[in-house]
Amino acid sequence: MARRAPAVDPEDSAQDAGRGPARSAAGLPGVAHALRQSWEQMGARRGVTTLRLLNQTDGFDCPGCAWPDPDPKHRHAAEFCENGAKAVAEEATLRRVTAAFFAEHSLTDLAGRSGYWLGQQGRLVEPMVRRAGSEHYVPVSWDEAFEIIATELAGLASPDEAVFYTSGRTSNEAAFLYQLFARAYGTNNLPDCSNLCHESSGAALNETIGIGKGSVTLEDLEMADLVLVVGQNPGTNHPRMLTSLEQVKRRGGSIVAVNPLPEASLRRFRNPQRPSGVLGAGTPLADQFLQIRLNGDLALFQALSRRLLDAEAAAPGTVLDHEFLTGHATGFDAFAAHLRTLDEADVAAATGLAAAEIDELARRVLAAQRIVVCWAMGLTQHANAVATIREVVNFLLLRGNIGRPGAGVCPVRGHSNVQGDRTMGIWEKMPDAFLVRLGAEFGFAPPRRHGHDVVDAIRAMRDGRAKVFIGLGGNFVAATPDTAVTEAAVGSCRLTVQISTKLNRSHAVTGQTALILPTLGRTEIDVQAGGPQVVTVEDSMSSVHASRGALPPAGPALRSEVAIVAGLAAATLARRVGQTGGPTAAAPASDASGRAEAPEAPAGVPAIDWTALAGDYRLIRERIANVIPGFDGYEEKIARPGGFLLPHPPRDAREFRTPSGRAVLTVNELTVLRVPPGHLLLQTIRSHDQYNTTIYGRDDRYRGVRGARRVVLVNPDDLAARGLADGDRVDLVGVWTDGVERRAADFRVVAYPTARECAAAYFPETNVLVPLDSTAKRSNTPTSKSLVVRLEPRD
Ligand SMILES: Nc1nc2c(c(=O)[nH]1)N[C@H]1C(S)=C(S)[C@@H](COP(=O)(O)OP(=O)(O)OC[C@H]3O[C@@H](n4cnc5c(=O)[nH]c(N)nc54)[C@H](O)[C@@H]3O)O[C@H]1N2
Ligand SMILES: Nc1nc2c(c(=O)[nH]1)N[C@H]1C(S)=C(S)[C@@H](COP(=O)(O)OP(=O)(O)OC[C@H]3O[C@@H](n4cnc5c(=O)[nH]c(N)nc54)[C@H](O)[C@@H]3O)O[C@H]1N2
Ligand code: SF4
Ligand SMILES: [Mo]
Repeated sequence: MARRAPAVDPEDSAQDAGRGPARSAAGLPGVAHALRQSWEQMGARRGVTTLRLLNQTDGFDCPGCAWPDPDPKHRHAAEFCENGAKAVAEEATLRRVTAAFFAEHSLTDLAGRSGYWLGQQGRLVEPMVRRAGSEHYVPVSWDEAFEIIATELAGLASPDEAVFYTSGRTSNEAAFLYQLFARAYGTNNLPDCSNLCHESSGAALNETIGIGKGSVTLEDLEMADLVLVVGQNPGTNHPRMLTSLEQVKRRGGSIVAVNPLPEASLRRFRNPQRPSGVLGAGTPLADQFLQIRLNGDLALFQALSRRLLDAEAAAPGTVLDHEFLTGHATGFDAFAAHLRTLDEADVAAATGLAAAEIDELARRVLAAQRIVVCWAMGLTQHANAVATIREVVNFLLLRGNIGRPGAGVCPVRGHSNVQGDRTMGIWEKMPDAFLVRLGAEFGFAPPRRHGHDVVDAIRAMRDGRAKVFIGLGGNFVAATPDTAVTEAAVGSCRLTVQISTKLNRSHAVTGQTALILPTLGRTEIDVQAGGPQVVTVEDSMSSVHASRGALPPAGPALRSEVAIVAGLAAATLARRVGQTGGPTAAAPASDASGRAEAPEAPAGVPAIDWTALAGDYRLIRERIANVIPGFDGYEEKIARPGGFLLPHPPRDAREFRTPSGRAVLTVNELTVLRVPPGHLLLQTIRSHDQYNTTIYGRDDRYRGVRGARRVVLVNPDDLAARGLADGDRVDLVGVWTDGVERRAADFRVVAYPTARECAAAYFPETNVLVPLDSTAKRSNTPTSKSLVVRLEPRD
């Protein structure tokens, strides 16, 4: 059904927008800001208790980003950052969204509210249903909710008409059960937020080094001679990474930032964990800042590698790591031949950099024995993202900068357990080896057809090929591209289900029947039949550890994600697909191992005692250890403070599990993204006061933007060329090959020192501009960092 678009937020006045980038990040203002927000939402005493346990070995894992914790011996009493505190406060808030709230607010009302307003209403505490045709959610029992879902799933013509989405906060245990459920039901339709995020990194790394994960530990990063921070804004999105970068400086290493925006955090960092950091001027971080054009990175890395080849030619045997290239790698000759044709004019056009700047960087590279390249969304969300990351790998392989201390690839992951969820099997195209082991462990034949990723899932819903959507966390309609198309696609479903902690737009834009299943968050105590439970998570550097909630649940009706998934699975799998109203499960007879089986599972459906698994998560971990390499001794290993490191063959032994058994140098075409006259490239980014679609506030402190989100940052010369000035109001109008006009209305222009022709604005407001079909080659990730737009003045 058609719904009102969220109003252009009336509170978003933009009065004070645009003071320019700050000179440093963190320090006292950061900490004070964090605590003020926590106090308001949590109450002071609760705030202290909660934050004391954040990222401690006996506490809970930060629900913010996936940055790793230091080794337990080196943890501070306050091992968190401002944005970690905000993420905790958002979850630990004392505000509640009750049945009375839904009686008062119709769906149309909710659909007209901003994401900020929805999030501010507090925690979801009761299961709710919106029945077909109704304007309101009403309370529903858990059993009835599971029955509604089971009935819809059983009524589908094929299991592939259901979509099981996951956002990256889900624990390993819940993720493992969820993918098991989807596959036991009969589909690999397991899209996740990773499809929108680091999919390009996974694709490039799997192909070139044989594993889709970063190869460095915190220690490696801190002992590097040179760290390149490319397409990443750590001061906002991975704040404690700055502590490691500061270490790099203290040990005499250097840091180079490559970014169209002069992000404050990379200039100077005031470490809030040291008195001098809180009070002083801070540590200058970046030794060199390359203000690159959007999407110029492939060209930059080719130009760098070309300089290395030239230096080697000038002084043979001194630059390249021949031993590594001949002993561990393949593809060098074709790669080198290709780079000999590199045209410096193309490099200049693509990067907007002077040759001298690249020369300077090349000198730093030649002086460095150990190099780490870190990156995030600035590399992954472009049409040629996979090729760009392959080019990063080429660059590192030339000097053997992988699989030795202080060197390697460091894709910095977003959501706190997004990497773990993949390890657990949340992927629409898990390799056959995994499916075989899963099938053997649980006695069934998992489907082999690849499932839908996020973009394909939207297409399937749009075209009537998918009819049921279940979201384990996240905010699907707001986080995904082409908002109008996606909202209509989701709206055409028979049933949408959101397993959530907080209210968001995906609860307002729903299928005919909609369910909200409220769940416990990371901060909360999780007690099941077998007693208090811990869950486990994996950080960006493949370290797995336990997380134990500390606060009483936000309400008595809440269930853990594990319990919800188990409830869903038990109700659904008791029926045969295609047989509405099939047999319901008899009460399962379980033994202590959780292996005892529900007696009458329909043919082809594995007999799994979901209730027993949900009663004691150790039983789930046992099954994980049987299926996934690296988890043997899981229970003992997570009992150790700090947890354990998963195997990573290139990191551990310079072993590359590619078809050739070697690391692969690749050949990538350089295409220069040219902007049509009068247009700009637009990137869609995060402000300092948001967590993806969760909006904490309207400030973007380090960029000097206050009280406004509908702003577009544009280089002053580009403004002048268009006869525009700081403060003008414009519509952002997207142009793409499909000829459809996509418009984000009423933005305020902020004159900002971004690279020429490269503008920036915040998502999710700008997701209306991202065409569904504009995706990265091979990873299918939306190109949300390079959209061609024009600014249309409003009167
Ligand atoms: N507080 C907070 N923390 C978060 C999140 C959050 O929303 N809030 N989100 C989490 C998630 S899921 C993720 S994935 C990460 C995201 O972490 P980031 O990737 O740091 O997030 P973005 O805001 O998308 O910033 C992209 C950065 O890349 C730069 N960039 C854009 N395009 C290009 C390019 O073509 N080349 C280069 N060299 N640079 C470019 C931008 O200017 C910007 O600095 O953060 C995680 N942590
Ligand atoms: N234009 C544009 N679009 C983007 C991006 C971009 O840079 N530009 N970035 C993309 C990226 S990198 C990502 S990762 C995606 C993020 O996409 P999602 O992961 O789908 O979105 P989030 O905003 O992180 O989801 C927030 C919601 O998750 C729920 N939640 C929070 N904690 C929990 C929990 O512990 N359990 C459960 N079950 N639910 C919980 C809450 O209800 C909250 O409202 O967005 C993508 N979209
Ligand atoms: S850096 Fe990330 S994981 Fe660490 S405290 Fe901050 S938000 Fe949490
Ligand atoms: Mo992400």
